[in-house]
Amino acid sequence: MTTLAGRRSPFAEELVGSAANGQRPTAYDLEQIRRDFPILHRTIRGGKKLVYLDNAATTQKPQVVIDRLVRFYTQENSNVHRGVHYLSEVATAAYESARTTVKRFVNARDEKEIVFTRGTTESINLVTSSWGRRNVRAGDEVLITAIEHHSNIVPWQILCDETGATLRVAPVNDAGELIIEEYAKLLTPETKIVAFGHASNALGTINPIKRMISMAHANRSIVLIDGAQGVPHVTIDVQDLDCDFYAFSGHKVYGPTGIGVLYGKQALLDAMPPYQGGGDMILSVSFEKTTYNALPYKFEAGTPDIAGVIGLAAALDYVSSVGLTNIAAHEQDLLHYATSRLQEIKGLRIIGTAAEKASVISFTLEGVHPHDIGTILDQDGIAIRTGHHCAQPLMMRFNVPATGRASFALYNTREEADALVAGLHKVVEVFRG
Ligand code: 7TS
Repeated sequence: MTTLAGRRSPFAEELVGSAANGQRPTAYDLEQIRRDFPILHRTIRGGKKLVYLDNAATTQKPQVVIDRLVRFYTQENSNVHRGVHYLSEVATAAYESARTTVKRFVNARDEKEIVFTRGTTESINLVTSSWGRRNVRAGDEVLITAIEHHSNIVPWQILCDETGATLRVAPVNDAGELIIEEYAKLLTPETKIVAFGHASNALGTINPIKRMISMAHANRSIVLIDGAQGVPHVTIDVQDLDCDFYAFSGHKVYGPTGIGVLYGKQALLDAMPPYQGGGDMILSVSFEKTTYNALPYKFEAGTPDIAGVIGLAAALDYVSSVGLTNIAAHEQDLLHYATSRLQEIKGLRIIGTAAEKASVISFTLEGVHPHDIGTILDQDGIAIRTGHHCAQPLMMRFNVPATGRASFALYNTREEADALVAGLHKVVEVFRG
């Protein structure tokens, strides 16, 4: 496989060649992919080329997703599941067909297992509110890990506060990898549910989730995966993983903001009380008694983000057309290339050096506050994120107040990694003279 500027990546070759998930090996046409994303061609800050390396926060959208949203609003806009009129039927068909696309993308058994939410955050809150309140009691334990995003910490804290359960945290080593022996020890008869990220947004660590799931199941614990940083980079097969819940956001996988997914095993979702009450989630309502709709509608109260759902399906189709195996190979090439080039910079420390990483590089620069790094890079059109990345406990674990974070997506190039390195050399000059 050829990556940027005709360089051949042996690592990429290996991954693409193996076609591990059955995807057809294809050439990775980076130039064409970049043409698919109109925003990548704009200039910012007085004519500077945009170098967008903040993909873990949100990804850019390909033209096919933008076009799909425009088509919906210009040709199909109507509410779903309500009318017998033409447009309502068209909108409903597109909305439900998008559910099938998501089902196939994560290899769920049935469309009933796919609930549309506002994003990972809402998906996790749905589980803590609905499954959690029904199943967690005083004395029970909820197990998470030390590198979770706040979205996979705070909802569990709220649940524990309300129920008298205890939150336990599995530690990580200095590379940012879960210490599996400690995780094993924390799985106790009290552990009702285990919730952890597929990949860390702040470090990039990819957790050994299949192993973690089977260990939790051997302990009779339910498992939720925060897949916000998994879905854009790794092929997901929820049946093979055997996770009970898998949450992700559309906007991190080239889809619109404000739309997300909760996958849940049907038996679990069936047994859960509704999350919100309102239209669409009922079969019948009287003042004496209300009966709830079947799955997945029981969890989709009110008018959903119809355009968002349809746009998400267009994004997943786009990702499938490029092939996640190919995307992963390209991103791994960028990760290794950028990691080795960043070592050139004196005083730069990479936080998060796990053997298995998504294309995320967090770093500190001796004597320079991360916000200053971000501001100076921005002057050259380079977008990275700086701060605690909504993972304050993780920052404490690594004894840093904040980091700079460059995160790469399917359209990034080695030249952009070079631009980052050149920008950081500039930062060093400004601060160290
Ligand atoms: N979990 C992880 C691992 C995340 O990275 C994020 C968002 C969320 C949950 C929440 O997703 P949301 O779509 O519901 O907001 N992470 C980031 C980030 O790293 N920078 O901005 C948002």
